[in-house]
Amino acid sequence: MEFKVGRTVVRVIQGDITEQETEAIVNAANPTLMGGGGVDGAIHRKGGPSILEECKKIRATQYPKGLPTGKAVITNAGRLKAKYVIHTVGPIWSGGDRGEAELLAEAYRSCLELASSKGIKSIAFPSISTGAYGYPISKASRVALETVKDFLIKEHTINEVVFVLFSREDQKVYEKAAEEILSK
Ligand code: AR6
Repeated sequence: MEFKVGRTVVRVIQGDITEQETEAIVNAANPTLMGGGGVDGAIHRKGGPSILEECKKIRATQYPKGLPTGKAVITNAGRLKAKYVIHTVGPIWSGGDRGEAELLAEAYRSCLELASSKGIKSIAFPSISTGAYGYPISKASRVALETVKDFLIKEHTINEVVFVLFSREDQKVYEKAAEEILSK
C-alpha cells in the first residue's frame, strides 16, 4: 500500500529488510551494537563484518556505555543493497507506563533526523521493538506512523519511507493504521 505525505511517498510492504534497495535501512539493535537476533542478526549476517567493525569504533569513541534507547547511529551496509545502516534501539515493552511510546517515537525520529542530516533520500524501517522487545504491534504501528508523518510534514528532505513488515499479518496491522493516520 502506498501513501503520500507532503511530497514523500510512504509504502507499507511485506518483505525482508535486508533485501531493501533504499539508500538506508534501519536496524532494530540493542545498546551493545554488537548484534543479536531478529532484524539485527539478519543485517549483520548478510551485510558481513564491516558493519560490526564500524559499530565497534562507534562504541569505543562515541558510546562506550552503549547506545541509549531512542538514539541512532549510522554505519556502512557492507554487502547489503542499501548504502547505509542506521542502528537504533527501541524500548523494551514493560506494560506501557514506562514511557515506551515516547521512547519508540524518539527512535523513529532519531533515524529520520540522522538520515536527513546525511542527505539520505530513501529509508526503510522494520517494525522496531515488536519482536524480541515485545511491544504490541498495533500500538507500535500507530507510534511509528504518527512519528514519521509528523516529521515529514515539517521536513521535506526525504523522498521515500518504506515500512517493511516480515509477516502478512503485521503488514495488515500497519496498513490499517496507515489508512487512518496517513490518509487524513
Ligand atoms: N526483515 C524485516 N522484519 C524482520 C526481519 C527481517 N529480516 N526479521 C525479523 N523481523 P526484532 P526488537 C521483524 O526482534 O523487537 C535483537 O536481538 C520481527 O518479526 O528484530 O526491536 C536485537 O539485538 C518483528 O516484527 O527487534 C535486540 O536485542 C520486528 O522485525 C532485540 O532483538 C522487530 O523484531 C531488539 O528487539
